[in-house]
Amino acid sequence: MSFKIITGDITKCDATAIVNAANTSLLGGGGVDGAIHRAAGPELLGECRMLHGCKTGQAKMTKGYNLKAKYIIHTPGPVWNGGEHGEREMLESCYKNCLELAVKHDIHDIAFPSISTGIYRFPVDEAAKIAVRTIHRYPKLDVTMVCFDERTRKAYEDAEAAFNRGELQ
Ligand code: AR6
Repeated sequence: MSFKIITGDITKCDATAIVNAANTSLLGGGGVDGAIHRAAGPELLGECRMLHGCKTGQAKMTKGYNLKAKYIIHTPGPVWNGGEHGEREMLESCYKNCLELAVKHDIHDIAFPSISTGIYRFPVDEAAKIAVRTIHRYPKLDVTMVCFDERTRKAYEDAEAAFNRGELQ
């Protein structure tokens, strides 16, 4: 396994599959979702329409169209609403279901954005711990966290350091 944390734009990433922090309609939006739809091109929306949405915490896959990535795994993260509404469990479920889809389709390398920590306001330090802990349960996969800014990257690097100290199991 390799686990990398980088700063960058996930639409430029050459992993076999990239993850989209979508909404339950799967019909596009702002943030990373908007960027992925713009970069992949209009055919992506056509395929997404046929999926009839996706529940929070679940994941569905499409082709990557004009992206370098062959596949896009779409997962609607939870909206942060104070933390007492199952937000942590749903975020863990997003990472788990994306990773399971990769395994099922024999995909060995996958890149994630920081799901739910933008428009959906999930606190990034807590989200990073959940992501890192879940990703380490899939030791055969090569996983890259593509962070859009330094603050986000620091959160994931701190979570990775905590995991390596044995604090996140
Ligand atoms: N590459 C990597 N990360 C990015 C990129 C990019 N090109 N663009 C933004 N980010 P968000 P959410 C970061 O808001 O919180 C959409 O409208 C961003 O800085 O994209 O899960 C959907 O349709 C942040 O760190 O996703 C939903 O309605 C992270 O990606 C809603 O937003 C996630 O921010 C989902 O909200």
